[in-house]
Amino acid sequence: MKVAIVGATGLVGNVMLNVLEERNFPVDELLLVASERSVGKKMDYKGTEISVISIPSAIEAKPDIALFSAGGSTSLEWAPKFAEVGTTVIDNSSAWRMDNTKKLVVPEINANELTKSDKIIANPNCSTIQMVMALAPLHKKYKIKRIIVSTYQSVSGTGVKAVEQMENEIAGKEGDMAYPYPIHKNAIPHCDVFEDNGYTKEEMKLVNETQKILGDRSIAVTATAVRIPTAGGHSEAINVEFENEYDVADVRELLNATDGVIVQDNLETNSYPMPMFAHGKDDVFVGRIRRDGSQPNTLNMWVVSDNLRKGAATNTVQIAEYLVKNDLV
Ligand code: A2P
Ligand code: 11C
Repeated sequence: MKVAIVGATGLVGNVMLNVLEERNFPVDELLLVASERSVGKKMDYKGTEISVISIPSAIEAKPDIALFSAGGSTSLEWAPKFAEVGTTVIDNSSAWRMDNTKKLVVPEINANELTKSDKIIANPNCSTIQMVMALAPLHKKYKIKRIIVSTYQSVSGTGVKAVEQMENEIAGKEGDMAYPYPIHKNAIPHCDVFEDNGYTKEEMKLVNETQKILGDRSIAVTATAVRIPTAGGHSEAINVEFENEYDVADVRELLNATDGVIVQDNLETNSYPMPMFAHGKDDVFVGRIRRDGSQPNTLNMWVVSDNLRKGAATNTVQIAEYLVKNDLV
């Protein structure tokens, strides 16, 4: 496969490079693509130096697959141009996710929707991916009625500038601000921009993307997304109400049997998911699984995953793996 990473110099792009290498994705030629200011910069893949090229040069090379993580406006402008030359684009931005003509895919859940004619495929938002990974097997069995989710999101979700802001604040140094307030020793209830309805875009992604991936617009979702001073790994407190009665032991079994999900839930040994354990891993960790006694058929749980891995790069590469394996590219 001729593979391009568009946004290779960014936080997610870098992880994509590592994930392709770790998973031994069948790469015959790798094109590393970024903005004009990075053209010529050298990056390493499997011990070989590769020079960063521009988007127009990458299109000329007609890659089979392009993994995009260069922001929404870059995707909107350039993904269709790659598609025109026959490239299948897997896009990690929010640009195409809610477009009715595009699939929004978490491979463990709905990769079977993909066909050869899908030339632009959307990768969901990180906080959505980890939530639906934990909820999909439960929805299948008990049917979800309503989800209340509160997120505790790491600064790496915002990008390099936010990571630097936190590092500067910890070191007591002045620097550019990615957030309107200090993040060190703080919690900011503001991820992405505010919409007219009083929710942030990040909160609405949790609503709309969840319904689309689970293929059920009747699921009610309400979200509060909060930025906290962790470096990598998003956490979520999820309260889920089912249509049907459930059994806690069965929930654990279902989650234990789900590929990509690890139950980490032993109160005697203080075992529960935390970003410091999930960081650098590809799985979604679920713990604190317990009945919500305040109303029927309702469950609480705590879900943590590395937002740059399963939340972004790993999920994107897994979509590419599915396409290759099923001869869809
Ligand atoms: P560059 O490093 O040249 O700016 P992050 O989300 O971590 O900030 O990374 C964004 C990624 O998207 C970087 O690789 C960045 O390249 C790339 N990028 C941003 N804007 C463009 C653009 N207009 N064309 C191509 N790549 C872009
Ligand atoms: C965050 N979820 O942590 C965001 C990052 O829609 O792809 C990814 C934004 C997106 O702020």
